[in-house]
Amino acid sequence: MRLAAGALRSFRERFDCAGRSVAAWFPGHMAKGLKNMKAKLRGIDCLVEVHDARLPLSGRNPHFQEALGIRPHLLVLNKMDLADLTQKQRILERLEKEGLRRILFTDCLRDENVKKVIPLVTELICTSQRYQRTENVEYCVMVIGVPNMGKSSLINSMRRLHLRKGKASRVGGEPGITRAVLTKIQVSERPLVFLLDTPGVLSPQIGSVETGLKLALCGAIRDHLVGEEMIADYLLYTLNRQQQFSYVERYGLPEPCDDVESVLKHIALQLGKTQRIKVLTGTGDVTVTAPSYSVAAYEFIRTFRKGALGKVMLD
Ligand SMILES: Nc1nc2c(ncn2[C@@H]2O[C@H](COP(=O)(O)OP(=O)(O)OP(=O)(O)O)[C@@H](O)[C@H]2O)c(=O)[nH]1
Ligand SMILES: [Mg+2]
Repeated sequence: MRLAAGALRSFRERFDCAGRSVAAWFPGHMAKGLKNMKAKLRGIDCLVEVHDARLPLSGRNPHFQEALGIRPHLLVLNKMDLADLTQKQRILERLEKEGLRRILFTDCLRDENVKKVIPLVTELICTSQRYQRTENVEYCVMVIGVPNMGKSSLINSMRRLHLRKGKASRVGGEPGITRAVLTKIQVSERPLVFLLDTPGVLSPQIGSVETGLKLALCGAIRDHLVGEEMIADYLLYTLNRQQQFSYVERYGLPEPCDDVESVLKHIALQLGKTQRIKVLTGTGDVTVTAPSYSVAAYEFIRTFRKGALGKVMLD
């Protein structure tokens, strides 16, 4: 659904973060995760950092570079099936300016492009200064990234492709599925490659509240920490700015709308998610039917995460 140019003027041009601070969104235990990863670095030949392809230019943990940056590095932009990659060249140029030259877009659910990981990693290791082994024994690769980007899915996909073996690492739709730095998991026979799965690590140094909201939208931060309704509002703001109006028909709205309360009301009514609440009036209590905004917000966010609201880029 597309709108006439004039109608677009009514949408917000900036998102009001309402004085929110990101500090409370980042669990303290994540610093420990990074420390554990650093301790394992000695036996690691290469790092594969997995990030969401919808968020190619922001939200990566700056501490990875500081703590682990001494190893060769491949950036895997996963969930490419959910991203709009028409601007891929611009993205690659921007990343190259930041010094990132090894980049691969993947879809770990459909094993797309995952076959390219081992040749790239092998090349990176063999051309790195540290690599002096005359005999090629085995390669050990640590998979890092913020939560819920698909690190464990990448490992499982590689095992499927190269070893025809089942899942070795638990996967889930919520952040924080992988809890500890795991033991080495074999993903290939020739060359012999082991991957080390790690828990997602976030940092309050991600920058702005808006970056935090983008990460939340991609499922990297637990919804309740940020607030479902705020994430839903940021989603609505993003969809409108990118003229992705499939939500209008899906939820039975008369037209695109920039007011999250109205949208959530429609969603709640459509789902039949209403609650009876008592309201005090001057003449006594009355019971009214009110939409469940939080259930509606959850539904809106979940639908987006499945890719059912169109391909969106958050940058
Ligand atoms: N659409 C899509 N979903 C994916 C892809 N890769 C992973 N997922 C989904 O993303 C969610 C997170 O995947 P995980 O592999 O558990 O992510 P993780 O980075 O290991 O997460 P933590 O262990 O919590 O840090 C799961 O619901 C996966 O099914 C992909 O390429 N495309
Ligand atoms: Mg995991």
